[in-house]
Amino acid sequence: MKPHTRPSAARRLTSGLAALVVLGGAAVANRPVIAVAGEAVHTFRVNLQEYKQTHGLWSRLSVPRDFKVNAIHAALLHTGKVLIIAGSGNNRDAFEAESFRTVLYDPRDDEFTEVETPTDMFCAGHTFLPDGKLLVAGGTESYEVLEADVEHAAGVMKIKNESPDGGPRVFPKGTTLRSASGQAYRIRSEVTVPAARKMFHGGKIMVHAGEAEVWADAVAKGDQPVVPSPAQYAIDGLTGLDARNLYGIAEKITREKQEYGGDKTSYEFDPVTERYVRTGDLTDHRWYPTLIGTTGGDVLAVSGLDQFGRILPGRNERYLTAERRWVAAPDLKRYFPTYPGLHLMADGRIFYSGSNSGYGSDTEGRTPGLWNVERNTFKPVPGLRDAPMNETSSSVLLPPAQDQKVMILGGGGVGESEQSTARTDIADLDEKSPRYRPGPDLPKPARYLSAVVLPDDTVLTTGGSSGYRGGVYQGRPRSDLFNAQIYHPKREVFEAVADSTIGRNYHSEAILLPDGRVITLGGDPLYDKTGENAGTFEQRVEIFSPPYLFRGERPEIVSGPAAVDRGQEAYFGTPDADRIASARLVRPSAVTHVTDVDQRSVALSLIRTPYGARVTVPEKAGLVPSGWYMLFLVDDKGVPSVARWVQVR
Ligand SMILES: [Cu+2]
Repeated sequence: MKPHTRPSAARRLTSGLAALVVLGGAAVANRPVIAVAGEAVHTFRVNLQEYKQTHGLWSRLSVPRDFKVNAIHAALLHTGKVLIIAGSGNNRDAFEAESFRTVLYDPRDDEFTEVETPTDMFCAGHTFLPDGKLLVAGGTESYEVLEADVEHAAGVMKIKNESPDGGPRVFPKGTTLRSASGQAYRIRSEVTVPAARKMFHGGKIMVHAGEAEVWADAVAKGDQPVVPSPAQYAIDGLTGLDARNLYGIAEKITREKQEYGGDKTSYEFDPVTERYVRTGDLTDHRWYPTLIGTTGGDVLAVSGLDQFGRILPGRNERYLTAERRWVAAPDLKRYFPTYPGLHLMADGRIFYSGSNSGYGSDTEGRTPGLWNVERNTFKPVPGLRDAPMNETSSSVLLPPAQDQKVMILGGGGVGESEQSTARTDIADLDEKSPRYRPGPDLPKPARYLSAVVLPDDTVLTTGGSSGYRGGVYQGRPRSDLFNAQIYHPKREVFEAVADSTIGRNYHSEAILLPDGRVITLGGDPLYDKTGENAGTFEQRVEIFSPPYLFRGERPEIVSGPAAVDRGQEAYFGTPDADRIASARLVRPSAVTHVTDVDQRSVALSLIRTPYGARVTVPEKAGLVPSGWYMLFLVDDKGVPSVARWVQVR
C-alpha cells in the first residue's frame, strides 16, 4: 500500500510563485484583481514547507460527476476503500424515485465505483463485525412532512382483534375506517392483526385482543377530520360479529408534523465482494439508531424512531452475529435519545457520553453514564458542563484507548436552537467514581464537529458550524467553521492547523485513511448563503494531510502477519527499526452524524529488534474488540508509517 503521490514541494513552490508574479503585474493595471492576488499569496503561504510541517495541508479531491453523492455515512473498509453511503441522501425526490446510492472510494488511485443499494439506508446505524463486514441496520421508510405541508389529518391507528377464532386478519392498503362523526380514514399499508389469545388467569379464561399498528390518513382535507383525543373507529365493510370484534383505536389524528419513519431492514456489507447481503430484519423499525459491538462479538442496536416517527421508548435489541439475526432485548430496556454517543470500555461496560442527535424527551435519557449491559444497570457520570447543549455534540475515546478517557466536544441546544457551546469536557473512566472535568475550549462554539483519532496519539477536530445546520449564529446568516485544530491529550491543548476551504455541518463526516491522511465529506445546510432559499448538500470532498506527513521520511512496514490473537505477540519487519517510537492499532471509523463508536487507537507494547518491531496485543476484548485494525509504526518525530491491515481475533 503506497501513500498517495503528491506534487513535490518544489513544484508547488514554483507554480505558487508564478501565480504571484503574474497577478502582481495585473494588480497595478486593474485594482479588483488584488483580491485574487491575496488568494494567491494565501496559496503560496499554505504551501510553504515550514507551514505544512506545523499546520498540514488541505487539498480538494476531484470527484467524477457520476460519483458525487450526498455522503451521510462513511466507513473505512479493511480493503483500504472508503464506503460512502447516501441512501436517498436526505433528498425527497431521490426517495420517491427509490434512487438509493452507495459509492466506494479507493484513496490509493482515486478510483470510484458504484454499489447497488437495495433499500434506503439514509440514517441507518452501523458498526464493524469481528470479520470486517459492516453491519448496517435500519434507515428510512418514510420522509418527514412539515406541519405546513400536512393537508390530510393523520395518525397511528391500532387495529384490535377481540376474536380468538378465525386466525389473523389481513386488511389491505386503503382499507377505510370511520369515526363516530362519519369521517373516513384510509390505512397507508397492508396490516395483519393477530387473533386474540385465550389465557387462564385465576381460574378464569381471559381474552387478550390481538393488535397491530398502521398509519391512517384522513380522506378529506383540512381540519374537519382532526380528532385530538383517543377514540374508536369502525372498519368499513365489516358486519355482525366481525364489526364488534374488529375496530381501530387512535390516540390522536392531527395535522402535526410527521417525522421520518424508520426502516427495519439490515445488511452486512462485505468489503471483499463489495455487496450488501441481507440479514434477518430488526425487531423494531429504527431511524437514527446507534449500533455498538459488545465484548462477546454481538451487536446492540440502541434507540431510533419507529416506522411512525415515534422515538422508541427504550426498546433496544441484539444482533446474534453467528446467526446473522436480530432478537429483542427486553433485558436491556433503557431509553436514549437518537444516535447516542456510545463507547465500549475496557471492562465491557458501555459509556454513554451524552452526545446525541435529539428527538424525544429533552430531559429523559440525557444523563451521561456507564451502562452495564450484563445487568442493565447505569451509573451516571456527573460534572458535564453545558449539559443542555449535548445535541449535535461529538465524543471520542482519546488515544491511546488504554487511558480510558472520553472527551465530549461542543454541541448545541435542543432542536433548532441557535445556541451552541465551545466546551470540551473529559471523563477519566478508569477512576472509581468517574466524573467529567473541564477540558480546553474549542476556538469557536461548534455543533457537528468531526473528531478523528490520529496514529500519533492526537485528535484532529474539523468542520462543524456554530449555528443550527450552518445557519444563523449571533446575527450572521451563515456559521460554518473553517478552523481546524489538533488536540494533544497529554498536554490538553488544541493547536490550530490549516483552515479547510469547505464548510461542513449536519450530515458530514471525517475519517482517517490508512496513509495517515483524513478525508472529509458531506454537509447539509438548511439554507443557502442568502438565508432564504433551501441549502444545497455539500458534495465536494477535501482531504487533510496532517503536519506529520511533512516531517521527513516515513517509516515503512515491510512484513508481518495478517492476523493476531489478543494477548499474543506479533513481529513486523521494518528497515527503520532504530527510530520506531511507538506502535498503534487503529480501528477504522464508521461514522454518521458525528457518531463513531468504532474508531479507537490501542497502544501496543513494543520491543525493537534490528530489523523490526515485536509488539504485544492487549488481552481485553473491551480494549481491542475483535475486528480489522490498521497497524501504524510511528517514529521518534511522530511520523507514522502507512498502515498495515491486521485482523485481531
Ligand atoms: Cu440525519
